[in-house]
Amino acid sequence: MKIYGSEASPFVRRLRVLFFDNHEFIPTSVFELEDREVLKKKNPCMKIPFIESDEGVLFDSSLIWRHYNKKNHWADLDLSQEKYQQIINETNDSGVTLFLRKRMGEDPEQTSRFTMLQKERIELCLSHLDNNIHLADKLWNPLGLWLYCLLDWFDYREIYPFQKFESLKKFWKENQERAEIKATDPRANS
Ligand SMILES: N[C@@H](CCC(=O)N[C@@H](CS)C(=O)NCC(=O)O)C(=O)O
Repeated sequence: MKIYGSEASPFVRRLRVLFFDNHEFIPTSVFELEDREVLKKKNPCMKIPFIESDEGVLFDSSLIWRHYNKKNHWADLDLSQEKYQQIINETNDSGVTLFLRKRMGEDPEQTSRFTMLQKERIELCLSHLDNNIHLADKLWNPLGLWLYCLLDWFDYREIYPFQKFESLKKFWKENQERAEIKATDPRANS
């Protein structure tokens, strides 16, 4: 399996850890013109990550997880676990929106109404994730892993100070020494 994406992307990191021993990593940036041509040809959503295997191209980290979950007969998520996963995804999406706008020079002071709405969502979602940390503690794939990639990216890119949530901070610190996590740390290659 080939995984296309950047070292820094939290969504890409999910898959690089999930398929740690079982993929070829193809560095692909959404900011580089040449890479965008590859994206255009292979993934109409024009986002990273996407994977390529003998089944063709598949995109969206959670869709990819669901496909392999079914295929490999991993355990299904119950509703509270699915909700937790979705809240991680929503938080990550708002974080990416903030990051892209900042990187593209839009709303550099981060004071626009749109930015405030993203921050409001992030704060509420982080609070929910913090209050329900037992779900991520009990199930690394995909909940703990999804959460770790989110928190570590928030820290790395200084997106949002999640460290004020004690359970999230503890979870983040406790999982830093995992071999796959250390091997995919974006700070190591930046
Ligand atoms: N739902 C997607 C989100 C992927 C995503 O937002 N990736 C970002 C990079 S971290 C991206 O490609 N952004 C480019 C854009 O929004 O144009 C997933 O889970 O894979």
